[in-house]
Amino acid sequence: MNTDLDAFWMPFTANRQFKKAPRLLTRSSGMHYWTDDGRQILDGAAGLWCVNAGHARPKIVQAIQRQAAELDYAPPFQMAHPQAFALADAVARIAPAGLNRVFFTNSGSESVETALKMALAYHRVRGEGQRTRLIGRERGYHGVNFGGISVGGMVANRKMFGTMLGGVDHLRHTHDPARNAFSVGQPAHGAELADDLERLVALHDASTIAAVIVEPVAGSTGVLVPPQGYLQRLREICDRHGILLIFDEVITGFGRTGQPFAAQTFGVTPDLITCAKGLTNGAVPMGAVIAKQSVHDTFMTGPENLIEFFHGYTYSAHPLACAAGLATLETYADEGLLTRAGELAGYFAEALHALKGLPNVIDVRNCGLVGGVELAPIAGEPTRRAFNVFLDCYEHGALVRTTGDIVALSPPLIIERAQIDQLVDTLGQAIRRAA
Ligand code: PXG
Ligand code: PLP
Repeated sequence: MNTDLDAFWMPFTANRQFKKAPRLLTRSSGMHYWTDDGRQILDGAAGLWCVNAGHARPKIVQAIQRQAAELDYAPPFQMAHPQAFALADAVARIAPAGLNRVFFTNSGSESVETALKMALAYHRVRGEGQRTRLIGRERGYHGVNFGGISVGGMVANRKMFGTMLGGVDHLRHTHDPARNAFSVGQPAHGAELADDLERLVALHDASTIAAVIVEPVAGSTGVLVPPQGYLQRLREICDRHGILLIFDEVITGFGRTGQPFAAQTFGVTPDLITCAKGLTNGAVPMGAVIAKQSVHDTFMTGPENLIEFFHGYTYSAHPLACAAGLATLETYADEGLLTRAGELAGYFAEALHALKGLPNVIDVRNCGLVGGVELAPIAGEPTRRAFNVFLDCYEHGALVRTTGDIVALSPPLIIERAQIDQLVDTLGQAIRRAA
């Protein structure tokens, strides 16, 4: 083993396997990475679902450089700097109507913790402090902190870590290949799965439930697109019972589904949105919770000299992140990127669904510029087939992401049609070789 690689305990990585055959990226620009041995790699994953405007965009690079020289850090508690207000305002302008108060964090995981705490405190401030239960969904990914794994439904991310938060329950997931395999866009079947929430309300009583958190399109678990009518029904049930609805838009935010947020794509407005990733194009870590003004205003009721929400991070609204975020949103606006996924969705869907019929392809799913290709596992060796496809793609010049035996695609929103062809072609060849 190369001793130089020993000290770094890598996240979500098979460390020993990786260090025997490392994959090192050393440069990036536009749609591409370059490896340490000089190979060009087409980025089919937007890094890790975050580089929505493509890599090393000059406006963003310069904004970070300028900010680092001008104001490196400002304390965010009882102090502030102008860019924090400017970025919050810019985010509010593209968010769904009514969601216009922005709380900054440093990651998707922190956004989730923040939103869950906001929901609990909101009810408490309203005098319904008995609403302490949080509802998530099977196969949900809400980051890796304790609140997020408690409401999350990724078994591998939970089983090692004890009892987690109490008072949490889960809706069933919406994956139903028997009825919905190879659906183009939203599957037709499964709106009734939202009625699971009525079942949990009947079990626990609505008066004990604070919030429901779901990803509008589940990403990390392998791209599960919501069945037609499902999110609408979830919204109706939450409204009926005074439960806050949280959309975790860490992946779907900032143009991935064809609108700034998936809430707009699907026409369903949550009470809180969690986001991160595309907020700064991945260039500086940052996340945010976007709250309905009514939720925010509920907190603004006590004595004016008292802190309303006892929560925040040393690096909330970090100046470098704010500078990156402002330049990122400008880049999205200049280039129409927040709606480009909608323009390319048809072409992307057609290319991706052409993989149907290749060996072991058991489902293809798509929404905007996110796609999932589910493969039949190798008997007795789950995840190996998709990992082999990932390695093969990388050797042949394309970066994809796998989870279980599902290959996920989420290219930067600047992708051109010819690059979609190249990406899907490389994936198709790899799937054939992995047969
Ligand atoms: N919520 C959702 C919906 C996410 O997709 C997080 C929260 C956590 O964000 P941070 O910034 O703390 O990682 C995410 C992150 C994958 C993969 O499996 C997905 C994510 C992160 C890493 C890998 O492809 N999503
Ligand atoms: N641990 C200790 C000992 C701290 O002093 C702090 C912040 O002051 C934290 C954790 C939290 O760090 P952060 O605000 O970066 O999340």
